[in-house]
Amino acid sequence: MKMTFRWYGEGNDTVSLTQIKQIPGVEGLVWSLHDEAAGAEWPMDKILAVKKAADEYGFNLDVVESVNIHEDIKLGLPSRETYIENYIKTLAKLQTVGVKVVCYNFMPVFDWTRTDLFHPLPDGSTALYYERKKVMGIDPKAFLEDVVKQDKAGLTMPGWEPERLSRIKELFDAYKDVTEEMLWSNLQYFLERIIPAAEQYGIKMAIHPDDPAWPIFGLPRLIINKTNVERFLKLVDRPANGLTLCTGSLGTSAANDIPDIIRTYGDRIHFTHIRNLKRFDNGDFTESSHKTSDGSIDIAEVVRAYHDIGFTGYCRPDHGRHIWGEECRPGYGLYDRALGIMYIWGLWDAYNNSK
Ligand code: DNO
Repeated sequence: MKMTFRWYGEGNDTVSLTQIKQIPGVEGLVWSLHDEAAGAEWPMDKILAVKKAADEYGFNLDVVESVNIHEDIKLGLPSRETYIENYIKTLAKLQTVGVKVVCYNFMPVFDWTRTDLFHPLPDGSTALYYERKKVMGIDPKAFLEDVVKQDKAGLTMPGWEPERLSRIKELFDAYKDVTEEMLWSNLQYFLERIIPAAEQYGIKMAIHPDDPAWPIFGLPRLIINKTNVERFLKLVDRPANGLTLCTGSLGTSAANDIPDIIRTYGDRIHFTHIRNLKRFDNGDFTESSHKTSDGSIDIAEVVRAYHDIGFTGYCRPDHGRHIWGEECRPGYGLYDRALGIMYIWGLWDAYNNSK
């Protein structure tokens, strides 16, 4: 298993490369060009600037998260052709700096959804939180504006770019008649074009599950359970069409047995996000520390499943709590993610030694 750490780029992250360098066992940065709009062809000079920064610290750039998919691709509009071509041109450039895995998602309109960015936990820290009733019967625009306001550091959150937020109403109208089956077929169209190109460039595509794992605001969601993961992998049944297995996304649903999904589709998991959360009976959940006993997901079993299958893909600790007074992007501070890495390594080494 290869350990990585998400970094938002120079001037766009409260965590520095010097700090990341001191977390044990981190080999690579999980990166993106966050100021490029979905559908744009990424400029080579910006890619090379990230490469230069990473090289100075000896980090690889093997994993990109994300190259975002333009909504017209998800909607199946004729203009998708241009955006697919741009995507392929971007993959061609990424290959030149050694990229091996591209993480992306196929969620309509928004990326991940939480209602509270700094929800207090009993230990005095704060964490991302989902309160079910706050997303029911509310206008999505008002909801999003409320959440974005909570981002005190003013750093744009991934998936919540101003460009996307300003078009919310228009986007909801566009999705009005898009059924789940239409979304599947638009995803298949995208994959049939992208996967051969990715293979040519030696890149593996790794879809991120929908977060949370159920439809919100009436929008269909696809990558939410084992049945749908199976269907997804068969759309284009080739190794380059794979998964970013995010424990915290699939784990929002108690019905998902994550270690089982890992053992079943391990060879198609190219990248994993490991984090814990605590589900409540009323449908709410809070993010928590990585430790198994702090949440509802058995992280020790998750790591054991990866260990058992001899996982050689990329891993990153996902969201952490905000602890020790750290001010940072919601979920993306230094301290708790670093603790998460040490928990994962501790489990991994223990399983190594018990062989
Ligand atoms: C949340 C992240 C997601 C992820 C995208 C991938 O913190 O895991 O925003 O990056 O869904 O496209």
